[in-house]
Amino acid sequence: MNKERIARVTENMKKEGLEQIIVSSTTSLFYLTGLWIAPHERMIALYLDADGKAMLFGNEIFGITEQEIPLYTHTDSDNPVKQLAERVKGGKLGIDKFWSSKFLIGLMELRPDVKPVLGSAPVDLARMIKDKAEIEALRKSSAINDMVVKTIIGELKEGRRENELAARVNQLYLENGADCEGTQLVCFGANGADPHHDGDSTVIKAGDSATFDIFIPINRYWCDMTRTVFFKEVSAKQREVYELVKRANETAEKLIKPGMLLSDIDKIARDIITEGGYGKYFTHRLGHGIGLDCHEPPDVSGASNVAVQPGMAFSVEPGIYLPGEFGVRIEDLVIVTEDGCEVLNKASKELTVIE
Ligand SMILES: [Mn+2]
Repeated sequence: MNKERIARVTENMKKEGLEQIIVSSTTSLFYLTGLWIAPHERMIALYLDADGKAMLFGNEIFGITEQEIPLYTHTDSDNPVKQLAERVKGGKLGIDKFWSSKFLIGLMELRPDVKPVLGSAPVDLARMIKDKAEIEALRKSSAINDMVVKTIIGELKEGRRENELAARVNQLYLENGADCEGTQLVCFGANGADPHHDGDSTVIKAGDSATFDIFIPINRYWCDMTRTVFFKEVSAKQREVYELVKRANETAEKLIKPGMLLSDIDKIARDIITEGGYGKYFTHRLGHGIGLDCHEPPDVSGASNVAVQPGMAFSVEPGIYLPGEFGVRIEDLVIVTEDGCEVLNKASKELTVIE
């Protein structure tokens, strides 16, 4: 149990008008209890009330040995929500956005007096502001990412395939302490015009853009960075698009400071790309929060009317995607400080043509 974090969550519950909540996501449970449980289809639920009272409900297969929180286990032959249903209070109950509907509906059938509402905000708001240990973990994993991106760009050679380099990125991650392998986005030429193109057997050819969007958790905390380079030659249009994306990325990073809105940061980058004539080809939000999950609050989009606060960690990743031609994205992670932001990624953003 992390008492300081639980206290922040119960404070947020009061602000949100929630007397009781259920936390079920693996990462939120880990954040609050230090237990890492991947339940798959089975049930796990941490119950919290606004006074800080906690109960843990889970399948006995998880082997939970936590001593501080009252634990109620069930087996595969039991109704998994029965014990929880016997112990929650009537009225409003905040439910984690990731809790499976099969458990929620089961609970509603047993307890028609309980009114479930979306209840992720108290934990999300706490997780949004990183503490010292989290900031250090994010710095470490991004430092490894800087090294990996430099190595992989150095290995871009004649005949190389997207999926081959994606596998190599995973190998480099594992050699440097990553928790697992992941899907790495390596996109050559026109494939780069799809922001989420998943590396296939495409071979690099002269004149291609090559986008590397690489991300993995290391000691539970994610890194996530994108660099785009050009192979053998770069056209005037590619150069123009690259410099525009770079300026959008660097200007946004330079102007981030507490007190402005997250939507203002999106607008700074978007206005630069729009004024450069490519606004309709920047098809996604500027960024996303990052921490124990690769994508988590806060959202850095035009709809995010939330004030920037010290301790927030998020990506700044403008892109321009020209269907049938090429794509450019440049992404760094930043952590908001008292008067600006710390850019975690140091890998070069200078326009690079691989010979
Ligand atoms: Mn990202």
